[in-house]
Amino acid sequence: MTKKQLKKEEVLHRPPVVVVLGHVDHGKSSLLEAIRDFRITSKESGGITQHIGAYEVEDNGKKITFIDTPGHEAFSAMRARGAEVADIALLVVDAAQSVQPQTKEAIMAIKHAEIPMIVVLNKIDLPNANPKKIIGELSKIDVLVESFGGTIPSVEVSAKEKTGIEELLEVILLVADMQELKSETDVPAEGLIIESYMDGHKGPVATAIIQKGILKNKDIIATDLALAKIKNLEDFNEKEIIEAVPSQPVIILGFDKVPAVGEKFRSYKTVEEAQEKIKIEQPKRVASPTVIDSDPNKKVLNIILKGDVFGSLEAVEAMLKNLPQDKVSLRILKSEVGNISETDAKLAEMSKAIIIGFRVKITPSVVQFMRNDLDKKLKIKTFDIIYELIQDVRHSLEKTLEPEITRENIGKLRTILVFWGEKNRQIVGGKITEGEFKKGLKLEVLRDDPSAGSGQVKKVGSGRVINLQRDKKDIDLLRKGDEAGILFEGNIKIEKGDILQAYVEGRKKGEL
Ligand SMILES: Nc1nc2c(ncn2[C@@H]2O[C@H](COP(=O)(O)OP(=O)(O)OP(=O)(O)O)[C@@H](O)[C@H]2O)c(=O)[nH]1
Ligand SMILES: [Mg+2]
Repeated sequence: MTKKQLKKEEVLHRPPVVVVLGHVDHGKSSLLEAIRDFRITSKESGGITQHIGAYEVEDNGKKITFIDTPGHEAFSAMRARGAEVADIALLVVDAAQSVQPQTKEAIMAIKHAEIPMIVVLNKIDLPNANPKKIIGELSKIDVLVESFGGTIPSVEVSAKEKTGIEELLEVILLVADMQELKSETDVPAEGLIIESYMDGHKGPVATAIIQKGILKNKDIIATDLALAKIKNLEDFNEKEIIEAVPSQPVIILGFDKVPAVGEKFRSYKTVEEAQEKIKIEQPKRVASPTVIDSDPNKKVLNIILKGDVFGSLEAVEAMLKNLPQDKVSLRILKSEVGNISETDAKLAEMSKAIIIGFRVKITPSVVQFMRNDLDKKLKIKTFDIIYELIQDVRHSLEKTLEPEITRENIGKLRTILVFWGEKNRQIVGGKITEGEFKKGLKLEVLRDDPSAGSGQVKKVGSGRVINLQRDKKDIDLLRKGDEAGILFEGNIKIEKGDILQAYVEGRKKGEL
């Protein structure tokens, strides 16, 4: 079938796009691995999915596009986007565990996207797996599977032992058939960017799902931000292809900038036409520093964020926004995809910002810059695990806080006699009425304040205990009831009857 034979509104059967959602570690990536026998998990830092991945499989000649999503709580935007672009959602639940927060969040995303779901009860190989229990839990949050009298299909699988996979694929294709998924092909190509990053050699790389039309190599496409005269089209296996059809995941090379995840693109006849569109759209998208909190009296920690893909930056930002900021504000001066560059280093220097990198490298010129930076003014930290990044920023925020001064009262002395004074020193005789006295303690001088009522005292000065004496001998410690002389140094002339309140001050690390 050539393009000419298709009428404008003509439709084509297209494969289902299936998003895999669920709580962290419930086995989403393992399930996809079992389905396609890809070593997806082995490529990930600590086995945690921190990006979205798209894969295509073929079952009995029928294609299915799968989108893997991370289960970590930080990636809610990715899950929501995954659900938006998909036709069907797999809700993966660990049958040996229970319904978890991100299971619930995934259900919300699926309901919001108004797509059918299939419940996948994974890890049934485990001796403590209890799919019935999970089904019961799901029913309490309005997810009624068929075996519970509802309409939602459920399948028991073990990603580890690769059981139940065939049945799952059958159910997916059945649900897809009922949807009668069609798409126009004789229209400009359209799609959604689901992942994007900057590659040192290839330049901006974007993974997209084609939604309409046929995308061809050398086509001109544009999102709101970026334009591409496609240099190279690859399938999800990074194999070169000449065209991509609706529902197909595709890797696009040739963008002038890294397009943002979640952006739509469409194809244009000419570069001029595409540029025109970008010109109109761009002013709406001027990036401004994210000032999470802008109280002028608060201390501020400036940070520059660099990440491997837009989705992870978005997740990092979302988590940073959740850090307590009652005492210190966090200001993200710049949040960008790409390695840590000299421009970032200069901005950090100027604005006294910390550079935080997530799964990115430090460019060699910056490494050199750091070697020459003998005072270690430039702070750059890179991470592979989002949780560690967040913990580190939390510590940096804590360090930015002024330590809290704590005060502990140690003892009180009522002065009975005042001996001699010399400049700011005096010998004072008195009795310890509370606690104890030691050399070096700080003192507050309290005096009767008749204007405030009888028995009321007010602070009239302050000083320090220089020495303690009893029976003309130096002594280290006085206790309640002791009578002694102390050598006082301070900013006031002590009078008989004054109370000397001794205390110590400490510094407590600030808490957010
Ligand atoms: N016993 C058993 N273990 C499984 C099964 N499926 C996954 N696992 C294990 O569960 C852990 C998490 O699996 P992943 O596939 O990485 O989980 P995920 O849902 O993709 O996790 P995130 O992407 O971080 O949300 C790994 O240690 C897997 O080996 C299964 O069917 N049986
Ligand atoms: Mg995963």
